[in-house]
Amino acid sequence: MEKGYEVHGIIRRASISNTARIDHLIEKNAVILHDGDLSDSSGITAIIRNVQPDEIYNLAAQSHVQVSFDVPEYSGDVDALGVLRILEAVRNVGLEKTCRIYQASTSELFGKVEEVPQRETTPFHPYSPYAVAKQYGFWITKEYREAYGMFAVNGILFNHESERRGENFVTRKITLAAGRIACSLQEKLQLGNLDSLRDWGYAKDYVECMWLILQHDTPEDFVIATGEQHTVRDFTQKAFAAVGIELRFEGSGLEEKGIDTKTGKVLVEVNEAWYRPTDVDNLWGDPTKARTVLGWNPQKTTYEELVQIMALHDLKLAQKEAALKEAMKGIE
Ligand code: F7E
Repeated sequence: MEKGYEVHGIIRRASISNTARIDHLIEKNAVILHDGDLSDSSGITAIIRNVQPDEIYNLAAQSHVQVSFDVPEYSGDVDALGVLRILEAVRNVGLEKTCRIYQASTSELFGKVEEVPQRETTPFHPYSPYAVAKQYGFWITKEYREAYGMFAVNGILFNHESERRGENFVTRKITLAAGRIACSLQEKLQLGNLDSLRDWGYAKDYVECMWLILQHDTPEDFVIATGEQHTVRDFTQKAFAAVGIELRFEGSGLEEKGIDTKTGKVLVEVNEAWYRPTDVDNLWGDPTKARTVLGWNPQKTTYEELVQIMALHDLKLAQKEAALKEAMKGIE
């Protein structure tokens, strides 16, 4: 929108509103929404025919890795065949020479990693139903580029976080809990694998890179990452520090605990329920190609700044919730 684009989006029907994260744009009529679903090719084709887009960013997916073990078929339908439906729709309406297509590929493709850090040439080893489906999405995008000469490209994005991140992804789960614990609205936070390593970047910076990939002279695939990795434990410690709580971790495995150094209270526990049947635990991206070819800055927002942005945002939310609770007490 900042670049002057007319932006259209596709929205799945739900019985209750699920637009909270874009309501400020809907109110300003800044985005035009169309009912549709990546499982429905006739609808996708009709939307693409009507809108006649110059660029398509396919960010739609069942994107939760753990959930994909519970809904593997649906994840495959949307995350794999959904990509094919878009590519076919673009061809069917005759836009294959003009419309550029960005496919949101993922670091989960590297999965049980075969090289550290991971770059464009690292072999894939997907390690969840989500990642296996995304592998199809990656290859079908490349295939349409090679078979039909379409400008169809993959951004292999490492984890991209922000204050709008869904609440069941680990970073947001941590920052929401840190804020609520600091405001005495919650006692504890339960997590899974604290040793898991991720290359976490700021979503806003990554969107800029997606755009650069589509403006490039030639259609090519790129890794988008910061080039730094940290554990879930480290993110937790930094997020709690940002809201004024110093944590010390003690014990190991399921017995590991995060303890408030001031009060001695246990604030973080490990729960087996958050472990995955197969977990990807060593993601670390090498953004050299995006930096040198596209001139993108992978460290525009640093890891430390990202944790601060998210933790302080969620502390404010918790403070509002606490104030409302206090005011309600007065009324009761
Ligand atoms: O997990 C560990 C968990 O769910 C990160 C998606 O956007 O990024 C995201 O996938 C790590 C994993 O993201 C909890 O086991 C520990 O090792 O935040 P996550 P993800 O699976 O990396 C990629 C790039 C995508 O493409 C995906 O669509 O954190 N972990 N304890 C936990 N994870 C969760 N969710 N909850 C926990 O309590």
